Amino acid sequence: MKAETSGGDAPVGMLRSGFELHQPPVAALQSFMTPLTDMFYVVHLGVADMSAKPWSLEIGGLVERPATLTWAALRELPALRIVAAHECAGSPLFPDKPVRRVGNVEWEGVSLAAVLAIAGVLPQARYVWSRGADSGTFNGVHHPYYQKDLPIEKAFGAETLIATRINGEPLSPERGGPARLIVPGFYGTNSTKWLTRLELREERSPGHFTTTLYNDRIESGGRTHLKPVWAIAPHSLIVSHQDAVPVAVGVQKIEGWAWAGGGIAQVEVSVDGGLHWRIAQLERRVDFSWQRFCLEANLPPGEHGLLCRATANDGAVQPASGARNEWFSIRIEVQAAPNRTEDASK
Ligand SMILES: Nc1nc2c(c(=O)[nH]1)N[C@H]1C(S)=C(S)[C@@H](COP(=O)(O)O)O[C@H]1N2
Ligand SMILES: [Mo]
Repeated sequence: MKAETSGGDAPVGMLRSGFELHQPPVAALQSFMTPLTDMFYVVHLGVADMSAKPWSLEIGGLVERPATLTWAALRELPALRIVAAHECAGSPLFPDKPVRRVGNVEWEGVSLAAVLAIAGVLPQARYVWSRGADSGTFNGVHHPYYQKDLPIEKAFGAETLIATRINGEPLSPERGGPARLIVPGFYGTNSTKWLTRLELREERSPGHFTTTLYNDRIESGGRTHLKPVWAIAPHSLIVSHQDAVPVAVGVQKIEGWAWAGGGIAQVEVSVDGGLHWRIAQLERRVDFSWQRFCLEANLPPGEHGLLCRATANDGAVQPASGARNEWFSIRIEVQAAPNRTEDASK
């Protein structure tokens, strides 16, 4: 099928080559909506230069009529806005290491299902492969393009979109502009930037980013199976207090964020290093957002180990260790009240 491999295969140039990461500290994540300056970004191969020719998107594979969507045609589709927690799964070379790379933003674009409907998806299609225009080397392997795949059910989900704006701003080159895939509820790696081609397939993509990288090894009953890094596992962070930063004695309002692909049912907080846990107040989810939790505790002067752990609506619990979403843990020093008699004598 010639139509499937034309156009999108022509390599676009790169503005910059190589891995890049911008990541503000967890302490910066104070507001429900994360401002763009505090929003992490990551690119593996470099930043694609999309300026040389007008943007277009090919849709091919198991479709009734292979199609090319122009920018003008994309803009004619109904606008979709969604607030979603956006989390990087961390380095695909060290998948167990927590990096706490997350934010909560509003994406604007058009429904992926509406775009797929233009080409008409054939019943045997089970996966949507997405291709980014970036090319280069990662993990010693040369990639002619970035490629991911999504189960067809998620691709048709009302939340999944082709985004052109973040927090009301057009997508910058680093963010994958002018248009990228956004898969709320799935790890960031699935949200292909500089989107140029969609392909409907019966099988998973054979690419390095879908077979070798971004597959968790799950051991059960003496056997190992690979689980694609798709849905976000429950995760939570404390943002009201920072590790090793002293606080004044009194009631501590311990607050933070919790999120998971299917939403959070409960967050527990420990103020004694994990010996005892109390259920925190939890705000409701907006779209696919993260959820604020809060627990008040009157802590005596001294050192205290603060931890939080989230349980997802599907029952999955944030694990203590050995995972990208392992418990978040800090130590704070509660300082005694200043001595009043001494103050008065001054
Ligand atoms: N084309 C392309 N898309 C990509 C990537 C990439 O390197 N190339 N990185 C992925 C990863 S691992 C993440 S976490 C998100 C990050 O999106 P952001 O930089 O806008 O936060 O983009 C994803 N999409
Ligand atoms: Mo990522």
